[in-house]
Amino acid sequence: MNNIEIIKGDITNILVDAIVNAANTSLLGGGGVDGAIHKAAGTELLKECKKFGHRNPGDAVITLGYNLPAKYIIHAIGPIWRSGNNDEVKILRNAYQNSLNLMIENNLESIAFPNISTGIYKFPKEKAAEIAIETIKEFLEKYNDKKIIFVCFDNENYKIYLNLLN
Ligand code: AR6
Repeated sequence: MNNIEIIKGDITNILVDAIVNAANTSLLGGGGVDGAIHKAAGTELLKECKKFGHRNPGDAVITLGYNLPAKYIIHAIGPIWRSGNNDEVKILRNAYQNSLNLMIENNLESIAFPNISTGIYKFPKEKAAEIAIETIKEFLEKYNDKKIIFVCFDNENYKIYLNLLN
């Protein structure tokens, strides 16, 4: 599908309508891609995030992009991988789906996703990629004019995405 693209790199550099952040339930920043996004966007982002309060795993909220090339940031909360028996698959799917819902509600044309939950939250990478790709493909069946970019930071995820999508 030519409306799906895979890029290896840092999501804070991507020029799209919205980049997605792999956030936590506090929405107040953290390590990994969340830390990189807050650092690149600047301190105004934290001020806007504070207004949301605590959110649940699977939720997504939208803020401005501030100093980023992207206009908006969608903060999606993935699951922490424990054993796989705690609704991790469903929650990861919800994180992607709720991000896509915000894309539609805000009339956005392009969105870039990191590999949510596959870093600090330890979700198995291959399984996470399958869920992400399946959710995006279902979405594109209905919204076939939208552009989706998967931004892989680590080599392992990049190879997995290339394999699954080619
Ligand atoms: N651009 C794109 N992807 C990145 C970047 C970047 N600059 N940096 C890391 N990644 P993680 P999680 C990739 O740990 O597992 C935070 O503390 C990374 O290689 O950022 O969802 C939050 O506040 C991995 O593939 O997020 C939460 O507490 C992917 O991003 C918690 O970590 C996700 O790794 C969320 O954990």
